[in-house]
Amino acid sequence: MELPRRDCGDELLRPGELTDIRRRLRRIAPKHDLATVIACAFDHRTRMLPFIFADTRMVPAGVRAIGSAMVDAGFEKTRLVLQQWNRYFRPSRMQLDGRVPDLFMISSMGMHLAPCLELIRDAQHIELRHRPLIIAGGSLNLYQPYEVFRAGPNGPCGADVAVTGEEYVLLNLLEVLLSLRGTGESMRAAFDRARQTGALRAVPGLVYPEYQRGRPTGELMDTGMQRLVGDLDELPDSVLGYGLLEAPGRGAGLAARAVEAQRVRRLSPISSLVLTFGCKFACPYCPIPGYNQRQHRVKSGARIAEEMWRLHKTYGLRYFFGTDDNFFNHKGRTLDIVETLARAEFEGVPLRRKVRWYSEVTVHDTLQMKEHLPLIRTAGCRALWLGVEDMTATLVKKGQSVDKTTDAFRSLRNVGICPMPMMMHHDGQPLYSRHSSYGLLNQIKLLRQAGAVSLQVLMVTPSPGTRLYDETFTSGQVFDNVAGRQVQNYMYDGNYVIASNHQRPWRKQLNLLAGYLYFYNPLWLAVALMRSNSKVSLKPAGMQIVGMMGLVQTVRRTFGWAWRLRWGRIKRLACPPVSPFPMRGVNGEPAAHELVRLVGTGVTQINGATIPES
Ligand code: B12
Ligand code: SF4
Repeated sequence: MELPRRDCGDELLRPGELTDIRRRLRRIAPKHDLATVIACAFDHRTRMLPFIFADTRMVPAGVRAIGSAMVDAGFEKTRLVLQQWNRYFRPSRMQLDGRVPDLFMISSMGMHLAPCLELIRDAQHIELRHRPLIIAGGSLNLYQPYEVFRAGPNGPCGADVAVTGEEYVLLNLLEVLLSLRGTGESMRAAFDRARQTGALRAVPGLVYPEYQRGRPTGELMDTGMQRLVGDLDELPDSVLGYGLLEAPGRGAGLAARAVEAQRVRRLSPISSLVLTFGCKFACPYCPIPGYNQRQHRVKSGARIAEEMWRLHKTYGLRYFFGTDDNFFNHKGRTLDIVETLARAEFEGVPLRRKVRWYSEVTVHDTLQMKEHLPLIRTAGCRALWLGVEDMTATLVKKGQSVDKTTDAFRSLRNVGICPMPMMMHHDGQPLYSRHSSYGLLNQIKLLRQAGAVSLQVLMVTPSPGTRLYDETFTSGQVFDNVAGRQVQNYMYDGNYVIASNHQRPWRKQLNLLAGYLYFYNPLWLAVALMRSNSKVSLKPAGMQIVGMMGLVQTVRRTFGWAWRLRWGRIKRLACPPVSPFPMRGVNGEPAAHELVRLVGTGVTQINGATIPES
């Protein structure tokens, strides 16, 4: 099931609303002197192709955005800790400004659930009178906020509150809490009072354990879908977030100071940057259009140019990855941005000489933009990731075909933009097919001939918040355990075959490896080196080296799983994971984030636990 949409016309914040709350908080911030630590959860078992290096060498935009929002709102005592760099960090040992912070926040993706829960558990060891308010956020919580709560003696415990939205929701929550907070009172005490008085119910985008007359009801309260910021120029300045990073280290606590500006570029040479949000397509396996409530949100070209320039000036950053869902989604808006970037000049220096940027697009929209590709390159674009999925459009149709994909790839390559295909392997696709383009290797060959520089092949995997999610489970495709090994969250990354009706799922696992090996190997490295005088110069050769190194890691991590699939017994799930606690919305409405409801399915057992049919 997709996330529900707010009423038509009520999806977005009023223009200026985010700017206003930032201003209001800045006024009251000095009175409160909050210290905040924001940790980014990261499961190191997810380190393999196709994301190896990008996962640790690009500080995630989410945690930076929240850090920037805190500093912008006047809470300068804020530190960002990445488990990517500080895997031994323990919240129970953290001190900032000589004290236990008032707020401990965690940003997590779904597959990093295990370390996220571990961080929460550890934070709960802090002595009660000093314990910070624990706030969970990030894409895990956008879709499955109930995951950060676990059963305790008095009902749900774990995080104090999950934020199911973006910066505005957090600032809105803080404003409510600070308006109730007494002098010297802890943020947890203010939170408890806000919960008791019902003040939190007026903040859309929260999930928290509900209390009545001071006692837990055992339920989770869901205050509904957030309102989204429509004009991304209202977002706080992304330059602020980089100034808050904890330097990499092996310690459990925090350093006295954040990392120096001149080290940022070496630690995180690629900078992810929000340019746009949303996509007009509606692929049934993708949660993005639902999350964005079918809205397309953009930053202006002028703001993007200025941010890139200042990130370059302040930290020496040169390479930017747009966190777009589909950068070419709207031709007019895209052209506005690239025309501005192509023209932008700062201190007499054209921006395009200083920065390079990359993004994600679709084949269909690339062809619509064909005549503008030279301009897009002039604006600084050097690589685009394209969701090709299956070139024959058998798995999903979004305007692609063998000819169109080839055309799009050649057009990009001709102007000097590296086309980077993202493919999806599925049960119906053989490794190789005779006299057709259906096989995985056949398609990889076509893509390489058309100019592909890197490769991403993932197995179709259920993703929460999508239309296909429930059905993939209820049709018995999803594995619970294989040869006794439990499928865990970190394996929901598309690199493990964990959902399949194929008679020999181990073959699917080996197909993924074969696909990578066919693309990344010494032979193609030699060819890439020989052809390195083309417009995209040494990039294909560089990608071959990165790909081969990543492949070693992928084989090491997934070969054992293929072995289990070959010889072990596969136990399947009957239905998707659900909230372990009843959830309810404000004013008796259904909870917006209880995406899976078992009403009428006749299913009463999940993973061995009895689920009441309500
Ligand atoms: C860039 C990106 C990547 C990069 C990440 C690099 C990096 N280190 O940053 C790369 C290419 C490596 C990557 C890899 C993967 N990704 Co990815 N990726 C994205 C993408 C396109 C943008 C992420 C981003 O920076 N967004 C911009 C920031 C500002 O948004 P945000 O992170 O959501 O943060 C906001 C809110 O969530 C919230 N928030 C965040 N943290 C916190 C914390 C607190 C306390 C609070 C209050 C709020 C809060 O506020 C933020 C500001 O608005 C998103 C899709 C999207 N449009 O978001 C997918 C996405 C995050 N990826 C996803 C997935 C599944 C993956 C992969 C597993 C591959 C795959 N199968 O698709 C791998 C995992 C790799 C790994 N080891 O972690 C999913 C996650 C789904 C989920 N339930 O968690 C997403 C959402 C795409 C999707 N399918 O829907 N990815
Ligand atoms: S084109 Fe990409 S972003 Fe858009 S709905 Fe499909 S998978 Fe999601």
